[in-house]
Amino acid sequence: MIQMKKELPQVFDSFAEARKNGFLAVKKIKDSGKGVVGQFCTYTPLEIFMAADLVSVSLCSTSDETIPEAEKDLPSNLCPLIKSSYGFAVTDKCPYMYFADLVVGETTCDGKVKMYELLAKKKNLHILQLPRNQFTTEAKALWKSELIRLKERVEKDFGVTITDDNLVDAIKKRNVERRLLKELYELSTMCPPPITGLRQLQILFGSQFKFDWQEKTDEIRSAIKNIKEAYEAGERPVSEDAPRILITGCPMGGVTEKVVKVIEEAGAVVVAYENCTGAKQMDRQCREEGDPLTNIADHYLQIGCSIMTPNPNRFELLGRLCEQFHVNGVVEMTLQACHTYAVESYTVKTFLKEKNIPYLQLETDYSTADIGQLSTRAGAFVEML
Ligand code: BJ8
Repeated sequence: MIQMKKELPQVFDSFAEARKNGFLAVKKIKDSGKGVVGQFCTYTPLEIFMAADLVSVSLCSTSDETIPEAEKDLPSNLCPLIKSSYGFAVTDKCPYMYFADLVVGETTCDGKVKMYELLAKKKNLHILQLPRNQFTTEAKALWKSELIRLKERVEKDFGVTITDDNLVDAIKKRNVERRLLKELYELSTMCPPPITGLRQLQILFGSQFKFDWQEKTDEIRSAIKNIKEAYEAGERPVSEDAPRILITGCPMGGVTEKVVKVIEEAGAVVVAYENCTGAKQMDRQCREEGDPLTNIADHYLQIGCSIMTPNPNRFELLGRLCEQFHVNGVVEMTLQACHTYAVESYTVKTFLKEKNIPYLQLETDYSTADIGQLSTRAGAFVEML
């Protein structure tokens, strides 16, 4: 069991608080007359919305609250992230979806693509045609043209003009955000890490629900400072001999924090997240010199998601993080019915076997019914490290 010697300063809110505060913040933004764009995926180029002075918010839902409602329209054996997101949209229970003037989807996995067709009947929707290859000239040209199409849609829907200067400014701001969050999670390269994996996840997830760039970056800076000061003052929330775990796979947050909890309750510590809640988003910087839309297109297309084929960038990042964070084991969390991550788990397992890094795949959904089973499997894995 990880020893929590003293509670670290609460710089970021818990999941529930983050969402509640986010709701109040979005309402305030709407009342001030500003436009809101909702999106589902790390491939969505947020710089375009930022350049138009719009607020963007992640619509990926993380609880099972609305799944029964979603299953009236969608098959039950579909990824819980898709069902939950759709359920919140049709029940009007997600304030972000409710307030979004424009919702941007993307052609990543089949389930999301077909869900968007249903969502389009209820929301003002724009779909980005994402290629499934990152390296051919044709794929790059298609993606760049899709970003131009998105920019034009935003200009039309919100009656704004997005200039190159606006885009360069947004790239610089997003780079600052990425650099700071990376600096924060890289604190866990230390042994022992200065924060638990649960705390790291809460900070990374919570940062998505801060809408004012200045406030958000100030809070991340202050979190880094507080964590460093506590560590220098001798705070050790994690014991030195806790096995160090990297989590890969589907995005996390909300109810799936159960996976982190069972790992840490078994005596290990999660030091890194190679997923869309963590390093996949923050690891690289976007080029600042040259044509901004080309830079944004190149930047996002290189994300190593399992919907890409082939997908070498995921393995480059995974291998690098395992070394950098001195990882003793990797846990992959796959959501039920997520075929791309489930199939790619074989390649992940083989890749890690060659590096002699133990690997465990945990499949789960948004219920809490499997906590006992997850706990047994995580416990057995940690014990053998
Ligand atoms: S870049 S990980 S956010 S697609 S919805 S693929 S879990 S079956 S979320 Fe994702 Fe973008 Fe990739 Fe990241 Fe599987 Fe579910 Fe599909 Fe999912």
